[in-house]
Amino acid sequence: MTNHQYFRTDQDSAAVVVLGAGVAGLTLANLLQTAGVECVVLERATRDHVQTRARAGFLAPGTVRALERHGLAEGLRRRGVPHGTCEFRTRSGAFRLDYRQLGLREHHTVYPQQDLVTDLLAHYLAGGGEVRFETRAVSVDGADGERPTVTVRDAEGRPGRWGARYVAGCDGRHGAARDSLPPTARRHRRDHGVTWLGLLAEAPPSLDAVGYALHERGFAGHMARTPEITRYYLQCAPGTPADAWSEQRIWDELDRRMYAAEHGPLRRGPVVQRSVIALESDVVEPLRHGSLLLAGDAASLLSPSGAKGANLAVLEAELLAGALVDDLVHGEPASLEQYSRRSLEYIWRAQEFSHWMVQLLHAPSESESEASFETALRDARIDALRTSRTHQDWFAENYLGL
Ligand code: RFL
Repeated sequence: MTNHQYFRTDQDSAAVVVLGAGVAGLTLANLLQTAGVECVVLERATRDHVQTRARAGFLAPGTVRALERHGLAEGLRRRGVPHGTCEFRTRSGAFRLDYRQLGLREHHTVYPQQDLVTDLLAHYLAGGGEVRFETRAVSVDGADGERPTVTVRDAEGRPGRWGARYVAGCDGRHGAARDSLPPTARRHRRDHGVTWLGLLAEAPPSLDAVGYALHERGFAGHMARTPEITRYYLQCAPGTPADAWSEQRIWDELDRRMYAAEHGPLRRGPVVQRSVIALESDVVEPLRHGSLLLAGDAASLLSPSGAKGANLAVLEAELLAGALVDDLVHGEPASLEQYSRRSLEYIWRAQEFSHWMVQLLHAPSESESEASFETALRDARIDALRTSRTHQDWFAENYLGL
Protein backbone atom coordinates (compact mmCIF):
# COMPACT_ATOMS: atom_id res chain seq x y z
CA MET A 1 0.00 0.00 0.00
CA THR A 2 1.55 3.28 -1.04
CA ASN A 3 0.37 6.80 -0.91
CA HIS A 4 2.65 8.60 -3.34
CA GLN A 5 1.18 11.96 -2.51
CA TYR A 6 3.68 12.04 0.36
CA PHE A 7 6.74 11.82 -1.82
CA ARG A 8 8.74 14.16 -3.98
CA THR A 9 9.75 12.84 -7.37
CA ASP A 10 13.51 13.43 -6.94
CA GLN A 11 13.87 10.78 -4.25
CA ASP A 12 13.14 7.10 -3.77
CA SER A 13 10.18 6.34 -1.56
CA ALA A 14 8.23 3.70 0.31
CA ALA A 15 5.38 3.90 2.80
CA VAL A 16 7.74 2.59 5.50
CA VAL A 17 11.52 2.88 5.30
CA VAL A 18 13.10 0.36 7.67
CA LEU A 19 16.64 1.11 8.83
CA GLY A 20 18.67 -2.04 9.54
CA ALA A 21 18.45 -5.65 8.35
CA GLY A 22 18.84 -7.24 11.78
CA VAL A 23 16.30 -9.27 13.72
CA ALA A 24 14.00 -6.30 14.38
CA GLY A 25 14.14 -4.77 10.90
CA LEU A 26 13.67 -8.02 9.00
CA THR A 27 10.84 -9.26 11.23
CA LEU A 28 9.08 -5.94 10.75
CA ALA A 29 9.67 -5.91 6.99
CA ASN A 30 8.25 -9.42 6.61
CA LEU A 31 5.11 -8.56 8.54
CA LEU A 32 4.55 -5.32 6.62
CA GLN A 33 5.06 -7.13 3.34
CA THR A 34 2.51 -9.81 4.26
CA ALA A 35 -0.01 -7.09 5.07
CA GLY A 36 0.63 -5.39 1.73
CA VAL A 37 2.40 -2.33 3.12
CA GLU A 38 5.13 -1.15 0.77
CA CYS A 39 8.49 -0.98 2.53
CA VAL A 40 12.20 -1.01 1.88
CA VAL A 41 15.06 -2.02 4.16
CA LEU A 42 18.24 0.06 4.14
CA GLU A 43 21.24 -1.84 5.54
CA ARG A 44 24.71 -0.48 6.12
CA ALA A 45 26.50 -3.84 5.83
CA THR A 46 26.75 -6.44 3.06
CA ARG A 47 24.34 -9.36 2.84
CA ASP A 48 27.17 -11.74 3.69
CA HIS A 49 28.01 -9.76 6.82
CA VAL A 50 24.48 -9.76 8.26
CA GLN A 51 24.09 -13.48 7.52
CA THR A 52 27.27 -14.47 9.33
CA ARG A 53 27.26 -12.11 12.34
CA ALA A 54 27.18 -14.47 15.34
CA ARG A 55 25.48 -13.10 18.46
CA ALA A 56 22.44 -14.47 20.25
CA GLY A 57 21.27 -18.05 20.27
CA PHE A 58 18.61 -18.49 22.92
CA LEU A 59 15.09 -17.84 21.68
CA ALA A 60 12.30 -17.55 24.24
CA PRO A 61 9.06 -19.52 23.74
CA GLY A 62 7.15 -16.27 23.15
CA THR A 63 9.58 -15.39 20.35
CA VAL A 64 9.16 -18.78 18.72
CA ARG A 65 5.37 -18.47 18.95
CA ALA A 66 5.47 -14.98 17.41
CA LEU A 67 7.62 -16.20 14.50
CA GLU A 68 5.31 -19.21 14.05
CA ARG A 69 2.24 -16.96 13.95
CA HIS A 70 3.66 -15.26 10.90
CA GLY A 71 5.08 -18.30 9.10
CA LEU A 72 8.68 -17.32 9.89
CA ALA A 73 9.70 -20.27 12.04
CA GLU A 74 10.31 -23.00 9.49
CA GLY A 75 14.12 -23.02 9.85
CA LEU A 76 14.16 -22.86 13.62
CA ARG A 77 11.52 -25.59 13.86
CA ARG A 78 13.74 -27.81 11.71
CA ARG A 79 17.15 -26.98 13.12
CA GLY A 80 16.49 -25.32 16.49
CA VAL A 81 17.29 -27.40 19.56
CA PRO A 82 15.09 -27.30 22.68
CA HIS A 83 17.01 -26.36 25.81
CA GLY A 84 15.84 -26.21 29.39
CA THR A 85 18.67 -26.58 31.91
CA CYS A 86 21.14 -24.25 33.48
CA GLU A 87 23.88 -25.01 35.94
CA PHE A 88 25.33 -22.66 38.53
CA ARG A 89 28.85 -23.37 39.74
CA THR A 90 30.23 -21.67 42.81
CA ARG A 91 33.08 -22.29 45.24
CA SER A 92 30.69 -24.23 47.45
CA GLY A 93 29.46 -26.58 44.74
CA ALA A 94 27.19 -26.77 41.72
CA PHE A 95 23.46 -27.13 41.23
CA ARG A 96 21.18 -27.42 38.23
CA LEU A 97 17.83 -25.88 37.46
CA ASP A 98 15.76 -27.88 35.02
CA TYR A 99 13.64 -24.90 34.13
CA ARG A 100 11.42 -26.96 31.82
CA GLN A 101 9.90 -28.28 35.03
CA LEU A 102 9.67 -24.88 36.72
CA GLY A 103 7.64 -21.70 36.34
CA LEU A 104 5.48 -21.95 33.22
CA ARG A 105 7.24 -25.21 32.23
CA GLU A 106 8.62 -23.85 28.99
CA HIS A 107 12.02 -24.03 27.32
CA HIS A 108 14.39 -22.08 25.09
CA THR A 109 15.09 -22.95 21.47
CA VAL A 110 18.77 -22.70 20.64
CA TYR A 111 19.05 -21.26 17.15
CA PRO A 112 21.96 -19.01 16.17
CA GLN A 113 20.90 -15.43 15.49
CA GLN A 114 22.67 -15.38 12.11
CA ASP A 115 20.55 -18.36 11.00
CA LEU A 116 17.38 -16.57 12.03
CA VAL A 117 18.49 -13.44 10.15
CA THR A 118 19.27 -15.60 7.09
CA ASP A 119 15.79 -17.17 7.23
CA LEU A 120 14.03 -13.82 7.68
CA LEU A 121 15.96 -12.31 4.80
CA ALA A 122 15.26 -15.25 2.47
CA HIS A 123 11.54 -15.12 3.30
CA TYR A 124 11.34 -11.38 2.70
CA LEU A 125 13.24 -11.49 -0.60
CA ALA A 126 11.23 -14.49 -1.83
CA GLY A 127 8.07 -12.44 -1.30
CA GLY A 128 9.45 -9.64 -3.50
CA GLY A 129 10.89 -7.54 -0.65
CA GLU A 130 13.58 -4.97 -1.30
CA VAL A 131 16.76 -4.60 0.76
CA ARG A 132 19.42 -2.07 -0.16
CA PHE A 133 22.66 -3.43 1.26
CA GLU A 134 25.74 -1.26 1.76
CA THR A 135 23.42 1.70 2.17
CA ARG A 136 24.11 3.60 5.37
CA ALA A 137 21.44 5.85 6.77
CA VAL A 138 23.05 9.11 7.84
CA SER A 139 20.10 11.00 9.26
CA VAL A 140 16.33 11.08 9.52
CA ASP A 141 14.84 14.51 8.93
CA GLY A 142 11.36 15.92 9.13
CA ALA A 143 10.08 13.27 11.54
CA ASP A 144 7.93 15.86 13.26
CA GLY A 145 5.80 15.98 10.11
CA GLU A 146 4.19 13.39 7.81
CA ARG A 147 6.94 13.34 5.18
CA PRO A 148 10.16 12.23 6.88
CA THR A 149 13.23 11.69 4.75
CA VAL A 150 16.27 9.50 5.24
CA THR A 151 19.62 10.68 3.92
CA VAL A 152 21.84 7.77 2.91
CA ARG A 153 25.31 7.04 1.58
CA ASP A 154 26.11 4.03 -0.59
CA ALA A 155 29.33 1.99 -0.44
CA GLU A 156 31.15 4.56 -2.57
CA GLY A 157 29.96 7.42 -0.39
CA ARG A 158 27.43 8.66 -2.93
CA PRO A 159 24.51 10.41 -1.25
CA GLY A 160 20.85 9.56 -1.73
CA ARG A 161 17.51 10.24 -0.16
CA TRP A 162 14.44 8.22 0.70
CA GLY A 163 11.01 9.61 1.48
CA ALA A 164 8.45 7.78 3.57
CA ARG A 165 5.30 8.13 5.62
CA TYR A 166 7.06 6.37 8.53
CA VAL A 167 10.67 5.51 9.29
CA ALA A 168 11.32 2.46 11.48
CA GLY A 169 14.65 2.82 13.28
CA CYS A 170 15.84 -0.79 13.67
CA ASP A 171 19.50 0.09 13.16
CA GLY A 172 20.85 -0.77 16.59
CA ARG A 173 22.45 1.34 19.26
CA HIS A 174 24.88 3.17 16.97
CA GLY A 175 22.43 3.78 14.15
CA ALA A 176 21.10 6.90 12.49
CA ALA A 177 17.67 6.68 14.17
CA ARG A 178 19.08 7.31 17.65
CA ASP A 179 21.27 10.11 16.32
CA SER A 180 18.23 11.78 14.77
CA LEU A 181 16.14 11.93 17.95
CA PRO A 182 15.02 15.36 19.11
CA PRO A 183 16.56 16.78 22.31
CA THR A 184 13.32 15.95 24.16
CA ALA A 185 14.06 12.20 23.89
CA ARG A 186 15.27 10.70 27.15
CA ARG A 187 17.94 8.06 27.44
CA HIS A 188 18.01 6.07 30.67
CA ARG A 189 21.42 4.50 30.95
CA ARG A 190 23.33 2.11 33.20
CA ASP A 191 27.00 1.19 32.88
CA HIS A 192 27.38 -2.00 34.91
CA GLY A 193 31.14 -1.52 35.21
CA VAL A 194 31.67 -5.08 34.03
CA THR A 195 33.41 -6.26 30.87
CA TRP A 196 33.22 -9.69 29.23
CA LEU A 197 35.40 -11.32 26.66
CA GLY A 198 32.84 -12.96 24.34
CA LEU A 199 34.28 -16.05 22.66
CA LEU A 200 33.13 -18.52 20.05
CA ALA A 201 35.06 -21.76 20.16
CA GLU A 202 35.11 -24.44 17.50
CA ALA A 203 34.42 -27.10 20.08
CA PRO A 204 31.37 -29.10 21.11
CA PRO A 205 29.53 -27.94 24.25
CA SER A 206 31.24 -29.00 27.46
CA LEU A 207 28.02 -29.52 29.40
CA ASP A 208 24.40 -30.11 28.44
CA ALA A 209 23.34 -26.96 30.24
CA VAL A 210 23.93 -23.24 30.20
CA GLY A 211 26.82 -22.83 32.63
CA TYR A 212 27.11 -19.84 34.96
CA ALA A 213 30.28 -19.96 37.03
CA LEU A 214 30.81 -17.53 39.91
CA HIS A 215 34.45 -17.40 40.85
CA GLU A 216 36.62 -15.04 42.87
CA ARG A 217 38.62 -14.38 39.68
CA GLY A 218 35.44 -13.33 37.88
CA PHE A 219 32.45 -14.71 36.02
CA ALA A 220 32.68 -17.39 33.34
CA GLY A 221 29.79 -18.56 31.16
CA HIS A 222 29.12 -21.46 28.80
CA MET A 223 26.34 -21.52 26.21
CA ALA A 224 25.72 -24.11 23.52
CA ARG A 225 25.28 -22.83 19.99
CA THR A 226 25.61 -25.80 17.62
CA PRO A 227 27.13 -29.30 18.04
CA GLU A 228 30.41 -27.83 16.71
CA ILE A 229 30.40 -24.29 18.15
CA THR A 230 30.16 -23.16 21.77
CA ARG A 231 29.97 -19.67 23.20
CA TYR A 232 32.00 -18.81 26.28
CA TYR A 233 32.19 -15.62 28.29
CA LEU A 234 35.03 -14.57 30.56
CA GLN A 235 34.82 -11.50 32.74
CA CYS A 236 37.93 -9.38 32.22
CA ALA A 237 39.25 -6.04 33.42
CA PRO A 238 37.54 -3.08 31.70
CA GLY A 239 39.72 -1.85 28.83
CA THR A 240 41.16 -5.29 28.01
CA PRO A 241 41.77 -5.56 24.23
CA ALA A 242 40.05 -8.54 22.54
CA ASP A 243 43.38 -10.09 21.53
CA ALA A 244 45.11 -9.61 24.89
CA TRP A 245 44.66 -13.21 26.02
CA SER A 246 46.33 -16.18 24.30
CA GLU A 247 44.14 -19.22 23.61
CA GLN A 248 46.08 -21.15 26.23
CA ARG A 249 45.33 -18.49 28.82
CA ILE A 250 41.65 -18.38 27.82
CA TRP A 251 41.17 -22.14 28.22
CA ASP A 252 43.20 -22.31 31.44
CA GLU A 253 41.16 -19.47 32.89
CA LEU A 254 37.86 -21.01 31.76
CA ASP A 255 38.89 -24.33 33.34
CA ARG A 256 39.78 -22.59 36.59
CA ARG A 257 36.66 -20.45 36.85
CA MET A 258 34.34 -23.26 35.79
CA TYR A 259 35.87 -25.46 38.51
CA ALA A 260 36.99 -28.05 35.95
CA ALA A 261 39.03 -29.84 38.63
CA GLU A 262 35.76 -30.78 40.37
CA HIS A 263 33.35 -31.01 37.43
CA GLY A 264 35.55 -32.24 34.58
CA PRO A 265 37.62 -30.47 31.92
CA LEU A 266 36.14 -28.31 29.18
CA ARG A 267 36.22 -29.52 25.58
CA ARG A 268 38.78 -27.27 23.98
CA GLY A 269 39.06 -26.09 20.38
CA PRO A 270 40.24 -23.08 18.39
CA VAL A 271 38.75 -19.75 19.44
CA VAL A 272 37.25 -18.58 16.15
CA GLN A 273 35.76 -15.28 17.25
CA ARG A 274 36.33 -12.92 20.15
CA SER A 275 34.86 -9.58 21.13
CA VAL A 276 34.91 -7.31 24.13
CA ILE A 277 31.49 -6.59 25.61
CA ALA A 278 31.13 -3.76 28.12
CA LEU A 279 27.92 -4.57 29.97
CA GLU A 280 25.67 -1.58 29.47
CA SER A 281 21.93 -1.09 29.43
CA ASP A 282 19.86 1.76 28.15
CA VAL A 283 16.31 2.65 27.23
CA VAL A 284 15.17 5.44 24.92
CA GLU A 285 11.90 7.05 25.90
CA PRO A 286 9.52 7.47 24.15
CA LEU A 287 9.97 5.10 21.21
CA ARG A 288 7.96 7.28 18.87
CA HIS A 289 8.96 10.72 17.71
CA GLY A 290 6.37 11.77 15.16
CA SER A 291 7.00 9.65 12.07
CA LEU A 292 10.13 7.97 13.48
CA LEU A 293 9.66 4.79 15.51
CA LEU A 294 12.35 2.77 17.26
CA ALA A 295 12.54 -1.01 17.79
CA GLY A 296 15.15 -3.55 18.90
CA ASP A 297 18.55 -2.41 20.15
CA ALA A 298 17.81 1.08 18.75
CA ALA A 299 15.03 1.30 21.35
CA SER A 300 16.78 -0.39 24.23
CA LEU A 301 20.10 -2.06 24.80
CA LEU A 302 20.15 -4.95 27.25
CA SER A 303 23.22 -6.47 28.82
CA PRO A 304 23.59 -9.99 27.35
CA SER A 305 23.35 -11.47 30.87
CA GLY A 306 19.62 -12.13 30.51
CA ALA A 307 19.64 -13.22 26.82
CA LYS A 308 16.71 -10.93 26.07
CA GLY A 309 17.85 -8.54 23.30
CA ALA A 310 17.01 -10.55 20.20
CA ASN A 311 13.79 -11.74 21.80
CA LEU A 312 12.62 -8.22 22.56
CA ALA A 313 13.55 -7.20 19.01
CA VAL A 314 11.05 -9.74 17.60
CA LEU A 315 8.34 -8.77 20.07
CA GLU A 316 8.67 -5.04 19.36
CA ALA A 317 8.77 -5.64 15.61
CA GLU A 318 5.50 -7.55 15.86
CA LEU A 319 3.89 -4.78 17.92
CA LEU A 320 5.16 -2.11 15.56
CA ALA A 321 4.06 -3.97 12.44
CA GLY A 322 0.53 -4.37 13.82
CA ALA A 323 0.38 -0.68 14.71
CA LEU A 324 1.68 0.46 11.30
CA VAL A 325 -0.77 -1.81 9.48
CA ASP A 326 -3.65 -0.47 11.59
CA ASP A 327 -2.67 3.06 10.66
CA LEU A 328 -1.67 2.67 7.02
CA VAL A 329 -4.18 0.03 5.91
CA HIS A 330 -7.14 0.54 8.22
CA GLY A 331 -6.73 4.24 8.97
CA GLU A 332 -6.72 3.53 12.72
CA PRO A 333 -3.87 5.36 14.46
CA ALA A 334 -4.67 4.26 18.04
CA SER A 335 -2.21 1.34 18.29
CA LEU A 336 0.60 3.45 16.85
CA GLU A 337 -0.08 5.98 19.57
CA GLN A 338 0.21 3.19 22.16
CA TYR A 339 3.25 1.49 20.62
CA SER A 340 5.81 3.22 22.81
CA ARG A 341 3.97 2.69 26.10
CA ARG A 342 3.23 -0.97 25.37
CA SER A 343 6.79 -1.76 24.29
CA LEU A 344 8.34 0.05 27.23
CA GLU A 345 6.41 -2.18 29.66
CA TYR A 346 8.10 -5.25 28.16
CA ILE A 347 11.46 -3.49 27.90
CA TRP A 348 11.58 -2.48 31.56
CA ARG A 349 10.62 -5.97 32.74
CA ALA A 350 13.42 -7.41 30.62
CA GLN A 351 15.80 -4.75 31.91
CA GLU A 352 14.87 -5.57 35.47
CA PHE A 353 15.64 -9.27 35.05
CA SER A 354 18.86 -8.62 33.12
CA HIS A 355 19.96 -6.26 35.88
CA TRP A 356 19.20 -8.91 38.50
CA MET A 357 21.32 -11.37 36.51
CA VAL A 358 24.23 -8.90 36.31
CA GLN A 359 24.16 -8.59 40.09
CA LEU A 360 23.91 -12.34 40.55
CA LEU A 361 26.82 -13.18 38.24
CA HIS A 362 29.40 -10.59 39.25
CA ALA A 363 31.21 -9.72 42.40
CA PRO A 364 30.59 -6.13 43.48
CA SER A 365 33.22 -3.50 42.77
CA GLU A 366 32.53 -1.28 45.77
CA SER A 367 34.93 -0.59 48.61
CA GLU A 368 36.19 -3.54 50.69
CA SER A 369 33.68 -3.31 53.52
CA GLU A 370 30.65 -2.94 51.28
CA ALA A 371 32.00 -5.58 48.91
CA SER A 372 31.95 -8.22 51.64
CA PHE A 373 28.34 -7.31 52.43
CA GLU A 374 27.36 -7.48 48.76
CA THR A 375 29.19 -10.78 48.32
CA ALA A 376 27.29 -12.27 51.26
CA LEU A 377 24.01 -11.06 49.74
CA ARG A 378 24.94 -12.67 46.47
CA ASP A 379 25.68 -15.94 48.22
CA ALA A 380 22.27 -15.73 49.88
CA ARG A 381 20.62 -15.10 46.50
CA ILE A 382 22.35 -18.13 45.01
CA ASP A 383 21.35 -20.19 48.03
CA ALA A 384 17.71 -19.15 47.65
CA LEU A 385 17.87 -20.20 43.99
CA ARG A 386 19.35 -23.55 45.00
CA THR A 387 16.86 -24.36 47.72
CA SER A 388 13.60 -22.44 47.29
CA ARG A 389 11.04 -23.67 44.78
CA THR A 390 9.42 -20.22 44.80
CA HIS A 391 12.68 -18.57 43.78
CA GLN A 392 13.25 -21.21 41.12
CA ASP A 393 9.79 -20.69 39.65
CA TRP A 394 10.34 -16.93 39.62
CA PHE A 395 13.69 -17.41 37.90
CA ALA A 396 12.30 -19.79 35.26
CA GLU A 397 9.37 -17.53 34.42
CA ASN A 398 11.59 -14.49 34.01
CA TYR A 399 14.44 -16.32 32.29
CA LEU A 400 12.05 -17.49 29.58
CA GLY A 401 9.54 -14.70 29.63
CA LEU A 402 9.18 -11.39 27.87
P1 RFL B 1 21.02 -5.63 15.14
O1 RFL B 1 20.93 -7.11 15.04
O2 RFL B 1 22.26 -5.01 15.62
O3 RFL B 1 20.67 -5.07 13.68
C1 RFL B 1 20.81 -3.72 13.38
C2 RFL B 1 21.17 -3.61 11.91
O4 RFL B 1 21.27 -2.23 11.55
C3 RFL B 1 22.41 -2.05 10.73
N1 RFL B 1 22.81 -0.63 10.84
C4 RFL B 1 22.51 0.29 9.89
N2 RFL B 1 21.89 0.19 8.72
C5 RFL B 1 21.72 1.32 7.99
N3 RFL B 1 22.19 2.53 8.40
C6 RFL B 1 22.84 2.67 9.58
N4 RFL B 1 23.28 3.87 9.98
C7 RFL B 1 23.02 1.51 10.39
N5 RFL B 1 23.59 1.29 11.60
C8 RFL B 1 23.45 -0.01 11.85
C9 RFL B 1 23.43 -3.03 11.28
O5 RFL B 1 24.45 -3.35 10.32
C10 RFL B 1 22.53 -4.23 11.59
O6 RFL B 1 22.41 -5.10 10.51
O7 RFL B 1 19.84 -5.03 16.02
P2 RFL B 1 18.35 -5.58 16.27
O8 RFL B 1 17.72 -6.00 14.96
O9 RFL B 1 17.72 -4.56 17.10
O10 RFL B 1 18.53 -6.94 17.08
C11 RFL B 1 19.04 -6.90 18.40
C12 RFL B 1 19.91 -8.12 18.66
O11 RFL B 1 20.88 -8.24 17.63
C13 RFL B 1 20.62 -8.05 20.03
O12 RFL B 1 19.75 -7.53 21.00
C14 RFL B 1 21.07 -9.45 20.50
O13 RFL B 1 22.10 -9.93 19.68
C15 RFL B 1 21.54 -9.40 21.96
N6 RFL B 1 22.10 -10.68 22.40
C16 RFL B 1 21.30 -11.72 22.78
N7 RFL B 1 19.94 -11.58 22.74
C17 RFL B 1 19.14 -12.65 23.03
O14 RFL B 1 17.90 -12.48 22.98
N8 RFL B 1 19.64 -13.87 23.42
C18 RFL B 1 21.00 -14.10 23.47
O15 RFL B 1 21.42 -15.23 23.76
C19 RFL B 1 21.88 -13.00 23.16
N9 RFL B 1 23.23 -13.15 23.16
C20 RFL B 1 23.50 -10.86 22.39
C21 RFL B 1 24.03 -12.12 22.76
C22 RFL B 1 24.36 -9.82 21.99
C23 RFL B 1 25.71 -10.02 21.98
N10 RFL B 1 26.57 -8.95 21.60
C24 RFL B 1 26.29 -8.22 20.39
C25 RFL B 1 27.14 -8.22 22.65
C26 RFL B 1 25.40 -12.33 22.74
C27 RFL B 1 26.25 -11.28 22.35
C28 RFL B 1 27.73 -11.52 22.30
